[in-house]
This record gives sequence, C-alpha cells and structure tokens, in this order.
Amino acid sequence: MGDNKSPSGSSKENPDNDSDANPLAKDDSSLETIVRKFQDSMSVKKHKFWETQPVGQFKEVGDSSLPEGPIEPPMPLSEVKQEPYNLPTPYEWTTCDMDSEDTCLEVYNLLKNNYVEDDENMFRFNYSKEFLRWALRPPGYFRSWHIGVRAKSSKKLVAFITGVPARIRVRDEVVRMAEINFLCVHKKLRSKRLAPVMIKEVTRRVHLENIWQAAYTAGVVLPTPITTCQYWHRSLNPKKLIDVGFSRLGARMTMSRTIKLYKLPDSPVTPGFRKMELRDVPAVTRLLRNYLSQFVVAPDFDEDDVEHWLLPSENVVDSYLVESPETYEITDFCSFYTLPSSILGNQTYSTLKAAYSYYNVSTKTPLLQLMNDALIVAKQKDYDVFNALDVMQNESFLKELKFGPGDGQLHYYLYNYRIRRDLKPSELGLVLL
Ligand code: MYA
Repeated sequence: MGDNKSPSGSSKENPDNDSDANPLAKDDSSLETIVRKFQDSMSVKKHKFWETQPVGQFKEVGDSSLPEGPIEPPMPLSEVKQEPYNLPTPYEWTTCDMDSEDTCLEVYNLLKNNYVEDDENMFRFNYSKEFLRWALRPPGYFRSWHIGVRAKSSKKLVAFITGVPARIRVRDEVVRMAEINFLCVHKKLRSKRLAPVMIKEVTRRVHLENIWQAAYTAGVVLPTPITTCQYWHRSLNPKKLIDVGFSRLGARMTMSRTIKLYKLPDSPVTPGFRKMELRDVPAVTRLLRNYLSQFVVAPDFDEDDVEHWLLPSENVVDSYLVESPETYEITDFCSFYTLPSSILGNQTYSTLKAAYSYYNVSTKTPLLQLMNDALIVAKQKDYDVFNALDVMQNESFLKELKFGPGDGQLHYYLYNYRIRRDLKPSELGLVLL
C-alpha cells in the first residue's frame, strides 16, 4: 500500500552497448576469475553509469578494509569543467528561478505529471508550489543548482534535478554536502540516458561551489545504499484510503469496525502541547542538536536551518512542542511535512492528503504519547494518512500507534563518501523530502 520513492516502470532494462560492460573482455584469465566474473555478471545488474561514479560499488560490500570517508579527493577548482555537459541537440539547459511564479508553476506541472509513482501506478507525488519553494531555498541555497532541461523549439520544461546545500554529520565528521532531489525526466523522454547527464551536470555545479559530497534517496537500488528504510502508514481517514485502493479492509473487518479502530481523540492530550513559534527556535535547535547527536548520519542543524526547516509554514511543514506548564521549559518536539499525492483514475477522489513524519524529539513526554498527539493534530487538519519511516527511534511507536508497513522501500545514498558498513535504519537521523 501507499507511496514509495520508486519511479513507475522501475525495471530499467537499458541496453548496455558499451564494450567495457563485458567482464569476459578484461585481461584477467585465471579460470576462477573468469567464472566468478561470469557469475557476477549474471547475478548483479550492470550499472553503466553508476559504475563510473565515486560511490560504494556492489563488489566492495562487506570489504571492511576500505577506509571510511571521501572516495576521491577534491579537485582544484580550476580543473572543474567550466562548460555544461552536452545534451542531445533538441534540448538545452535552463536554470530554474523558483522565485518566479511562472517558472515555479512549470516545475510544479512537470513533477505533478511525471514524478514518482507507486509500483502499481495508482498514486503520484504532488508536491505543492509552496513546498517546492521551501524545499529548494534553504539558507545558503544556490540558484544554479535548480537545473531544468527545455526542448529548444517549444521551450517546454522536460526534465529537472536539484541540489540544496547541507551540513551532514557522519559519525564525528561534519561534511558539507548537496542534498539531491526532484530528479525527473518527462515520461515521453525516458530510457534515453538523460538522467546520467543531469546527474553529471548537477555534480559539476556542486563542485563549482567547492562541495564534493552529496546525499540522496531513491526507491530504486543503485550502488550502494548506506541503509534501506521502510515506510509505515497510519490511517486517519480509513474509509477514503480503502475507497481509493491505498489500503484494504482487513480480514474479518467491517468498515465501521475499521473506522472505530483508527478513531483518535479530538484534541492533543499532553499539557503544554502547542504550535512552534519563531521565539522557540533557540530551544528547538538545542533540543534537536542534542537528540540528533546519537545517530551515525544526521544533519548538523544551526538556528537558521531550524528556522527554515521547522518553523511552521501552512500546508508545508507543521511543528509542535511541549512547553512545561510549570517551568516553561521546551521538553519535546514533533513535526511533519505535507506531501499530497494525486490519485490516478479515481472517479470520486483526486488527492490523497498525506503527512510525513519529519523530526521528533522526546525528553519528558514519552515518544508514543507525543506521536499520538501528532496524529491527533494531523487528523484535526484533515490529513488522510500519516506516514513515517523506520528511521531514528520511530520503530518504538509504529506498531503501537497502528501504523502498518508499506510495500515500498526507500534507499539512502551518499555520493563520494564511503561508510565502513551499512547502517540500520535506526542509526540514521536524516529525513530527505
Ligand atoms: S529520486 C526520484 C527519482 N525520480 C523519479 O523516480 C521520477 C520518475 N522517474 C523519472 O523521472 C525517470 O525514470 C528518472 C530516470 C529521471 C528517475 N537516482 O535517463 P535514463 C539511473 C539515480 O535512461 P530514465 C531523486 O530525485 C539508472 O540506474 N539514478 O533513465 C534523487 C541508470 O543508470 P545505470 C537513477 O528512467 C536523485 C540511468 O539512471 C535513478 O529515463 C539522485 C538510466 O538513465 C534515480 N532515482 O530516468 C540522483 N533512476 O545504467 C543522484 C534511474 O548506471 C545524485 N537512475 O544503472 C548523485 C549525487 C550528485 C551530486 C554530487 C555532488 C558532489
């Protein structure tokens, strides 16, 4: 059930024309090596592009002798390619100015019609314009990292990829990275190897800012995930979710019993639970920094980041905290972002309103109770479903709060940064949008 970050038709059966894809063509001639390479070529899918990139490769999995950290050292900036990569002749690069209402609408429409779908093509992410502006303009963002491709003749926007800057801590190293997102190629231009060109171009523009690492997520398996997470879904409006095929009526369940099962109190139960305000930024930053320090990979948020990423913004991000009624101390925090999905081909409903768990911190209020209050406010605000990954300490509340496991997986990746061993989802403190 439900959305996962995996493209429709994700079986990427791209013909492998280049000769270096053939392991038997290499010079190593011992029988054992030939057999092993042949077996590898049969069992592990080739990644013509990804095999050329500084990312952990499948053949290195389990090799703990490789050092943790950058795979390739930075280049002198003067050696970074100054001109954009070549696109097929009918297309041209464009930098998308998200401040422009017209450009933002073009990006919105490209994604609305061509971005991520679930495996059964029943739902497609429908990021709002306000959300895209928020996601793409954090502190210190670079407009040059909002990259579009247009058809030269019609000027129609046909592809998109973005980066935003972030400081991400891996164990005790804080690394400047780009978070790469919104890679999208128009449905009519798929399987033409446009994506690798877009990835190389965003990489070039990130390098020009003297940044050499990146973080990204995808529903598809690429070389090589640092961890693989699962989405869990908590029904808030079970009737609609069943009507649109997002979930199914359980065995021996009636609709009225299902509605009763998912019923929530009308208002939050924790005393001092209230919406986050601008004046809370320093306290929330302290709370969050302290909480995130326990995870192996997590963002290194300062007050500007917290103001941008966590201050409530209508229909984009919601944040609540617990202020002790006695001491006025801020002790707990929870947040979710708003990402609707278009419901494809349903007569009655066009949109599924989904909340996605973002960052949550509990020090005094049990996490279970805090998240139950988050569910209650999401229900009050008319969300149909509340989604959460099994990252951080989320496993501790998922089952008890009646989340059910989704069928899609979300893989997390780092570019040009090797991790000694893959992580458990609970060791990850990073949520990408
Ligand atoms: S994840 C969301 C991705 N978007 C969608 O799923 C939307 C719907 N799908 C599409 O628009 C297309 O199918 C896309 C591929 C654009 C995804 N991440 O052009 P192709 C590889 C990375 O013929 P198309 C997100 O936004 C594929 O394995 N690579 O294929 C994070 C193959 O390479 P190889 C992917 O289907 C993005 C090659 O592309 C993905 O027409 C992070 C085929 O190209 C994917 N999701 O287009 C990007 N899907 O042969 C990486 C396919 O080697 C950032 N491929 O297997 C890396 C860091 C860069 C910055 C570094 C700075 C230092």
